[in-house]
Amino acid sequence: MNNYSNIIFEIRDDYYFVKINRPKNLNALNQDTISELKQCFDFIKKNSKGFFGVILTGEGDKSFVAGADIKEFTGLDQKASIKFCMNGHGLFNNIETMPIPVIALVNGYALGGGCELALSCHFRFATKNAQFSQPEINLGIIPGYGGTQRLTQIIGKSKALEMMLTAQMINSDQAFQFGLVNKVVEDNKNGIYECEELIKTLKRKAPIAIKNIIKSVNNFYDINSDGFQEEINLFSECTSTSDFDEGVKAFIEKRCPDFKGE
Ligand code: DAK
Repeated sequence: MNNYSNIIFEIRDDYYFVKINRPKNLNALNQDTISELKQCFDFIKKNSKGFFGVILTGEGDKSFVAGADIKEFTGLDQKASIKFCMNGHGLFNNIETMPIPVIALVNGYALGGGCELALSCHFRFATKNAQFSQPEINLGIIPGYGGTQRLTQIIGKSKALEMMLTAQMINSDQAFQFGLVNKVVEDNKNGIYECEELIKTLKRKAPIAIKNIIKSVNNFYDINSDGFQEEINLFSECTSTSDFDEGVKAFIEKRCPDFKGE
């Protein structure tokens, strides 16, 4: 499980920590890194009980992920690019549908595939020096890891088009104004602190309700799903949990609930 060469994976007390570890290449996403992230998030998905979040960040203080690894693009043809796309989409969809929240701690450049990776997470915290861009147009391509869809969902069509068509770089304050990031933090250290504070908050909530909120919100963007009907199903599923009984009981007894995720 810990046989990774491009990422660092740590199981901490009550959360998972994942760091992309290619600082010499500004943590650019090559295919090996994508495979390792896939393996790691598959493990997290299967072993989420008792864990309350995932922090995903990049090694160093210069870059979260400076995009897909451009050195792998040489000679890429149409057939191979579909395989590339599917690989990335598989990982990013898996992150988006995790049963526990994934927090991207964007500590520097989040460019192209790096911005798309952050977009697939449930929260984005950005250090003051973070920079976001979808510069694919400068390489004669379009975002290929879900960026045209997720960026539009998150910041709206107008700003998303502006970012993708101009390849402009935006800083963390602008990203916050656009609604692209949830919080701006001072630096890596403060970022980890803030992520851990968020995880502490999440730890006090009902795990099955967290999982079902993520599912239900994702349904909004799934054209094959009837989001309202699915919400009814997921709501009723929650009412059959002992956590629901505990939540109601705790309210009546004027105390904090002790959720068990059951
Ligand atoms: N790929 C590979 N290496 C990269 C890289 C990248 N994206 N970004 C940086 N590096 C490497 C540099 O080559 C350099 O390596 P050495 O020359 O030292 O060996 C090292 O990291 C340090 O970079 P710099 O020397 O350039 O550092 P600076 O501070 O001067 O500049 C920078 C930082 C981030 C402004 C600059 O490195 C830069 O512009 N990097 C490229 C940013 C970029 O355009 N990223 C790609 C975005 S497009 C697809 C799906 C998805 C995608 C594509 C296809 N398919 C399904 C087919 C996604 C595309 C993208 O992500």
